[in-house]
Amino acid sequence: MTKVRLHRCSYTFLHVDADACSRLQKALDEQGVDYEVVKHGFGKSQRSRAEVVRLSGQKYLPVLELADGTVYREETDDMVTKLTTGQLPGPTS
Ligand SMILES: N[C@@H](CCC(=O)N[C@@H](CS)C(=O)NCC(=O)O)C(=O)O
Repeated sequence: MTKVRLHRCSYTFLHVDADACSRLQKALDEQGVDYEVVKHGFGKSQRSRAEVVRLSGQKYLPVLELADGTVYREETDDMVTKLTTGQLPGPTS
C-alpha cells in the first residue's frame, strides 16, 4: 500500500468551491486522508494532459490514485460524496 495521490491542476492558489480540484482537496483534508499532491498544468488539449489521459483514460482533473493503486475519476461532486460516505473503489490508507 502506498499513500493516496491527488492529481490536481496547478491552480493551487484557488481555494474556491468553483474549482473542482480544490473541492476534492478540501474534502480529503476534512476526512483526514494522508495524501500527496501531483500537479498537472491547466492544459485544455488531450496532448497537454497526456499523463492524465494515460493514467485515467480522460483529461479532466482531479484524479485520485488510491492506496492500492486504483485510479479513480468521476464528476468531482460524486467523488466527494463517495469519499465522505466511504464508497470509494479502493482504500485511502
Ligand atoms: N465537471 C468536472 C469539471 C472538472 C474540471 O473542469 N477540472 C479542471 C481542473 S480543476 C480541468 O481539468 N480542466 C481542464 C479543461 O477544462 O480542459 C468535474 O466536476 O469534475
